[in-house]
Amino acid sequence: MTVHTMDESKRIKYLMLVVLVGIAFFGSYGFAAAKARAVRAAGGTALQAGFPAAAGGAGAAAGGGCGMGCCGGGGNPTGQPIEKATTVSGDVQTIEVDASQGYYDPDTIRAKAGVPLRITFSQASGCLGQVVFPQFNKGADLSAGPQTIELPALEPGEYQFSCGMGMVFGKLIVEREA
Ligand SMILES: [Cu+2]
Repeated sequence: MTVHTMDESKRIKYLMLVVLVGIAFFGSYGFAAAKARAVRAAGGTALQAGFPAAAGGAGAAAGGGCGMGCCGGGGNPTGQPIEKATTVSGDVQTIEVDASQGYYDPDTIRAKAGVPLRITFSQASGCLGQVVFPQFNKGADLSAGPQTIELPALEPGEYQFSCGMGMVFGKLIVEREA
C-alpha cells in the first residue's frame, strides 16, 4: 500500500509538472507576442522621433487605439520607399500622392529647395483620412476628397508627413538643384 501511495504521489507530481510546463509554454508565447507588438510600437516611435512634440491636434492620438487598417499596413507593401520627384511648372512644384491604399504612394517625395510646393493627396479613408505635416503645423482631412497642402519655398532638408495618428509615414526630401 505504501508503494502504491508513492506511485500515486509521483503521478500527481508528474501531472503538476505537465501543467506547469503548459503554463510556461503559453506564458512565453504570450510574452513573445507582446514583445513583437512592443518592437513594432518601438519602430513607430523611432520614426516619429523626428517629429516635434506638437504634431498638431490629431497627432495627440499617436500610439492610441489604431484599427487594423492602420497598424496592419504601416507602410507600403513592398517595404521599399516609393520615390517620386515633383514637377516644376512656373514658380511652383507639384506632386500627387495616392493615400487611398493604406499607405502613401509615393512615400518619399523629392523636391527642389527654394520653390513653393503643392502636394495633392488623394481621397483617403480610415487611418489615412487625415494627413499632417507637423513641422509646418499643416494638415488636411482627406476623407471627403483630395486636398492640396501648400508649402512655402523650403530650405534643403528632410520633412515628414504622416497620418493623423502618426502610424503611417512619408517624407519630403528637399534638395538644392544640382
Ligand atoms: Cu493612422
